[in-house]
Amino acid sequence: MIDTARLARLREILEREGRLIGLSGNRAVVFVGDTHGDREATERVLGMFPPSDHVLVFLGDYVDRGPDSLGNLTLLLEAKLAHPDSVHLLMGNHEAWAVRPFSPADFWQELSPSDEEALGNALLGLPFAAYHPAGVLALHGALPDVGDAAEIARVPLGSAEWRAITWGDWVDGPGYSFGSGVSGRPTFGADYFAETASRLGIQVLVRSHQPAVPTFLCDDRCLTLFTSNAYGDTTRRVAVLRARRPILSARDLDLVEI
Ligand SMILES: [Mn+2]
Repeated sequence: MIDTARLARLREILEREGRLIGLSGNRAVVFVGDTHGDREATERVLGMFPPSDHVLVFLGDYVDRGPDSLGNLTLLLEAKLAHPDSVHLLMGNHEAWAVRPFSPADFWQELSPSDEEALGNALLGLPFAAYHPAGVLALHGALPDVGDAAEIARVPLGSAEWRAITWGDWVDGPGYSFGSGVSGRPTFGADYFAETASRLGIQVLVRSHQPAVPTFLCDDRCLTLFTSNAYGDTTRRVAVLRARRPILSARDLDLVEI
């Protein structure tokens, strides 16, 4: 298990940086989709894009599904502790077990009660989103219905806006909101995207969470990444946003197989 001193240090760092990470426009940024217990995927990303030279934004869902959740999470937390300004670990729904449990959750359900509590509470400090001045927002699921981008920093855990961020799905087509259905995943269409992105002042959303959805949605302004072999048949990809490149569409980011 990850020791308490490391978790305490993590919480200090996360408290300082807040829920909304401001990325610099002067460095290339690498966005990484769900790794879901695929430690090898994270190793490859860190090897191909060392945090000493790159800014890395992981989009959440580090545990469950794959073969080595604890190994993957440990590797990610060590990278964060070693490079706090270059490695950003956003919250996915699988990191929010302590607020909203779900099933199946093989990693969480196998922890001892004390480990579950310590790790569950520490991960509740993870940021919700990262904003890049080229007009790119990164988060796990869907855009929250808030007044402007800065408001994301104040979204309460467990709220409807938080559920959109960590659990939200997109459909491939027009429409506004499709409710949450039996899955509990709030679902949105391209009309909601256009209106909300305009209000938040963003051109492109980079997210993960839905392994089977088309890579480009919402007039090529919504990019979905998956970076894990946990489901067996997906291509592990990251997206690179080059410094000072104008971003008009999600296709202006470079997709790289790892
Ligand atoms: Mn997810």
